[in-house]
Parts: sequence; structure tokens; C-alpha cells
Amino acid sequence: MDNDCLFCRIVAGEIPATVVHETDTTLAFRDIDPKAPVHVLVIPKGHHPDVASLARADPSAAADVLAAAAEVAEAEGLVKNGYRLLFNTGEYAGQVVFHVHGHVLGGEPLGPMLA
Ligand code: IU
Repeated sequence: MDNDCLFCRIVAGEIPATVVHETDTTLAFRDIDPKAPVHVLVIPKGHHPDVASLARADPSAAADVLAAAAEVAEAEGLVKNGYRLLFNTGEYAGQVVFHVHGHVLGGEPLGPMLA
């Protein structure tokens, strides 16, 4: 755990979050500033700054995050119409929290990514 990391502190229960899914290795909670009717963040419990570092350091945890995201999408009723799973990676992509997180977005048509 990184004491300066907001998402590590959510995992530790030190900061509240609306948790919608949890496994031994992952946690999923609602984004505090949702960009779609459903906006859930899926994270590994271990601290890794971005998805590339996670995949390198712990491929099994990376697979767990993808599986958890699919389960969240199913539980949130997003599978029939589709949803977006997005990992902002680095400053130019707009990553602001450097504990890897997948955004599960859906519940309305999202349009093309690069419109
Ligand atoms: P990004 O990919 O690092 O840009 O996404 C960070 C997300 O974390 C963003 O959508 C924020 O609304 C969200 N978030 C949150 O859910 N709770 C918080 O306390 C903070 C950010 I700070």
C-alpha cells in the first residue's frame, strides 16, 4: 500500500467509496464524478501506477481486473447494449490518479471515441 495513494486508501477502508464489486485481488466502486449513467472504476488492490506496469509486474492481477470489469458490466446491465472499458495511461491521456483503474462506462450511447 502507498499511503499517499487515494485508491490504496479506498482499498484500506480509510476513504469511503460506493463499492459495487470486490474479489480477493480487485475492488470496483462508483466514480465520484460520473461521465455516463454507469461509471464504475475497477482497480487491483495492489498498487501499480498504470495498466502497463500492472501487466508487466502482475499479469494475473491484470487478468483479474479485466474479469472483474466484465462482471461489473454484467451486474450493471450493460452487456446487451455494450459499454466502454478504458484505461487512461499517463498525463497526455488525462490520467490523474496513478493507481491503475479501468473505467466501465455505459447506460447510454457513448459515441465514437475520437469524434
Ligand atoms: P483518470 O483516468 O485518472 O483521469 O480517472 C480518475 C477518476 O477518478 C476520475 O473519473 C475521477 O472522477 C475519479 N475519482 C473518484 O472516483 N474519486 C476520487 O476521490 C477522485 C477521483 I480525486
